[in-house]
Amino acid sequence: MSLSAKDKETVKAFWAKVSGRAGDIGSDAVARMLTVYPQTKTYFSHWKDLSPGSAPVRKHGGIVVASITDAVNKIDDLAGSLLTLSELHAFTLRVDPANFKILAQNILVVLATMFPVDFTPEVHMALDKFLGALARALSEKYR
Ligand code: HNI
Repeated sequence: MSLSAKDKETVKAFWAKVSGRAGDIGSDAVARMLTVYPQTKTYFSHWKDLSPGSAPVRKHGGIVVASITDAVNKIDDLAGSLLTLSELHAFTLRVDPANFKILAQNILVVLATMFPVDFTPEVHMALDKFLGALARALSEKYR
């Protein structure tokens, strides 16, 4: 499902409103992913503390959401802009790409709970498409 011009505008407008909370969004999304889908913990076994709110969870959450902000800014060329990250996840980190959809799902839940008024069905749909496209772009180098 590709994003229409309207979807892109919806994503950009919503992201402009919420990106000031990037640290909290990322930290909560990563914490939920590790809790609800404990199989994802295997990739982070080198962290000292994988519990919600721990230093590595907060730090990594911030990093992930900052790179999503980058992707929003390059929404017209997601595959190109995420190529290096795709390579890193495919060949160095060896993350199963099914996990990108799992994290996307957790990000949606966090955004819905943190921003219940702004998270309209229209925003939900545009973000779902965008995070799907982001997951596809991150999976590019696995082929
Ligand atoms: Ni991911 C590191 C972005 C999903 C496992 N990841 C990063 C970094 C960025 C990043 C940026 C830091 C790169 C660097 O150091 O140069 N990751 C993203 C994005 C998504 C994503 C944008 C999807 C939205 N990563 C996932 C998923 C997993 C994952 C779903 C596993 C379940 N990522 C990792 C691991 C690292 C990582 C593992 C290294 C972390 C560390 O601290 O060692």
